[in-house]
Amino acid sequence: MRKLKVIGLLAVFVLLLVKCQKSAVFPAAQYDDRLSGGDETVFDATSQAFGNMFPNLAAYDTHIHILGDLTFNQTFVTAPAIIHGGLGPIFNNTGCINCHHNDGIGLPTAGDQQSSLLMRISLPGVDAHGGPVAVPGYGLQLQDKAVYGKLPECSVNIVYTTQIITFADGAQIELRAPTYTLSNLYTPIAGTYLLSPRLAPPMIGLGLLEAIPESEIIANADPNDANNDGIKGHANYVWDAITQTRQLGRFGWKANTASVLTQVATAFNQDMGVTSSVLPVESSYGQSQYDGLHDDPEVPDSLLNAVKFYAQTLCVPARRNTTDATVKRGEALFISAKCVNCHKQTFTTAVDVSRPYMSNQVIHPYTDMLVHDMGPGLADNRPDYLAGGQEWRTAPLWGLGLYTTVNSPGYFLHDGRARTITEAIMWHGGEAEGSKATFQNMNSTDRDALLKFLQSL
Ligand code: HEC
Ligand code: HEC
Ligand SMILES: [Ca+2]
Ligand SMILES: [Ca+2]
Ligand SMILES: [Ca+2]
Repeated sequence: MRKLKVIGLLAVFVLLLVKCQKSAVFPAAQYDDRLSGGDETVFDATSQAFGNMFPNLAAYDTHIHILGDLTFNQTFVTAPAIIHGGLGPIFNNTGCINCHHNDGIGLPTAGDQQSSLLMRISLPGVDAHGGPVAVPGYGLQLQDKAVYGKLPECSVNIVYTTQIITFADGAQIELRAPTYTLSNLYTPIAGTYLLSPRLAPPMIGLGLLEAIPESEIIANADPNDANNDGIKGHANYVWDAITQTRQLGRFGWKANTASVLTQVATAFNQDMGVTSSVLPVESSYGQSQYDGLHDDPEVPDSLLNAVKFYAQTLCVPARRNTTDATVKRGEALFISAKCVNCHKQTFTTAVDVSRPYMSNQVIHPYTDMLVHDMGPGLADNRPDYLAGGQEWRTAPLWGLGLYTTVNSPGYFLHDGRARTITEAIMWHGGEAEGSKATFQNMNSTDRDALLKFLQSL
């Protein structure tokens, strides 16, 4: 009898232990909202905050990440070269890091060595795959630099016009709007062409965004505004040149690229003039700049894949000051102003047994990965697959508070026109008109609280 009692007690004890352990594994109540990138979050608020690798990589993966990092930081040179050759003949910049400065946002200048703004170009209409129509002699991107002896396609000129915006409480700020003109065209362009300026975005958390299940992204789409909140996000579906299939677009300012691999190979090919096994044709093929060297692929698969892996495994910096009362109030305002209807706080990445570091992570990217009509103020009027001329992908806001630390001064929006977060918000229009108006009508205490929350991301 006594023995049975002891066994019974023991059983209760074991059960309790199991229960305690379970709740320790799933600590819902103690959930740490600083962990923007789930387990792949780093506590680093310095200027190097965007350059950290996932903390949970295996030793071998660490090695690949570092190889990718070295290549990302490399200045490529004209062919023939033993290593890091193949630059050009036409290009936008000489290395990934020269646009993605410090793995952060780029510099919206034109023509100089630090310039991280590039121009997409196309003719009106759609091509066989529903994408933009290439311009004869120019393709789909303008390369404004060239190797010695070759002509750049053109020069890009940026002029800003300014306007003053007044808040309901009388405070004023200046907004600047860019206009772009082309000069020094190496050959005339027949007819009307469409331009889309694109600034180099930060590199953090891209592997996690790639790992969000497509179904979770689609679940937030509301193209006919069935829930009547004035917001009609929809997915962009794009032709993927590598897999030769139509896929959900995730990357680029219009969600115009399906995967990190395609984005990286396209960057080598278009931004730097470096061919790879997956995109082996020079951007200048068929143009007078073409070098005809037949040395493709110029970057070996080992380096292409290492750079892809590097881009997938840069982790996200942790939030700061999350328990601060003003930050908490700012978060409530972010929700009541409906910012959160597009800038979705939370996703869970797909289960992936082969890549545990990417698997089943609760992340807080503050994007729905959908494209939205942002009004005429931000429009490029150049459709990109299903993303219309006024539509842009909701920019992820994780890391936002560190933009100016990682890249001083730091810029915002697809073309870098905004110099502060306040300016970025005041450019919101279209589906975000209501949110913008709410912000504009807030008193300065509320605006500051909202900004303090955004600075904590
Ligand atoms: C001339 C400047 C420039 C260079 C050089 C450049 N990039 Fe980019 N990068 C951009 C721009 C601009 C975008 C946004 C493109 C768009 O919206 O379609 C971008 C986007 C990306 C993205 C997607 C990010 C996102 O959030 O959607 C990745 C990944 C990327 N680049 C990797 C690279 C790699 C790797 C290299 C070097 C092989 C490189 N880039 C070289 C300007 C550049
Ligand atoms: C209808 C969807 C939508 C709503 C609502 C919305 N945004 Fe955005 N947000 C976007 C899109 C799309 C972009 C990118 C626009 C661009 O680059 O031209 C963006 C960009 C931003 C940026 C710049 C990020 C960067 O990396 O440059 C900030 C900051 C921002 N939003 C904050 C807010 C705040 C704060 C609110 C609420 C007051 C809000 N947004 C409401 C869709 C939305
Ligand atoms: Ca080349
Ligand atoms: Ca071109
Ligand atoms: Ca809606």
